[in-house]
Amino acid sequence: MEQTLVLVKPDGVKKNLIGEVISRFERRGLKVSALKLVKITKEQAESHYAEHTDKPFFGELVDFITSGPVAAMVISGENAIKAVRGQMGATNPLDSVPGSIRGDFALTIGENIVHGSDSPESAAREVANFFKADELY
Ligand SMILES: Nc1nc2c(ncn2[C@@H]2O[C@H](COP(=O)(O)OP(=O)(O)O)[C@@H](O)[C@H]2O)c(=O)[nH]1
Ligand SMILES: [Mg+2]
Repeated sequence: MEQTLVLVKPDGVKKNLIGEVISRFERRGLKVSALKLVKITKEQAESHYAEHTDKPFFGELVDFITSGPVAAMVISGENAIKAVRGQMGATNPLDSVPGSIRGDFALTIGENIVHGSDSPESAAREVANFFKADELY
């Protein structure tokens, strides 16, 4: 059993894709263990994307993720981290296969609809950045 942090980013919320994204994970057999709509603070965004601090696109990344509400959720299940990453598709939507979320709904790397944790260590850190222990079911 694994838990992973998923965000439907501001572009996904604007495009009314919250339900579509959740539905894909649920149909796969994964569970929603926590869920809320939130506007991320700058501090929370910088902590969420800490591994990208030195990247040239870091400023853009933080500006974008704080530009509107995100749907934050914890998705749980067997191998949930890898399963979710597979369903998300490649980081650059132009490399994402059709049938993946990014391959079906995105065209640019900066606005690629979803975030999903990339390892158990990131998942633990990212879940704690959004949810208290008693908000998880
Ligand atoms: N503008 C811009 N954004 C990028 C670039 N690379 C990554 N990003 C964004 O930064 C997010 C985090 O990057 P990364 O962790 O490598 O990808 P992810 O784990 O697939 O989301 C991605 O989802 C993109 O939205 C880039 O070269 N330019
Ligand atoms: Mg990542």
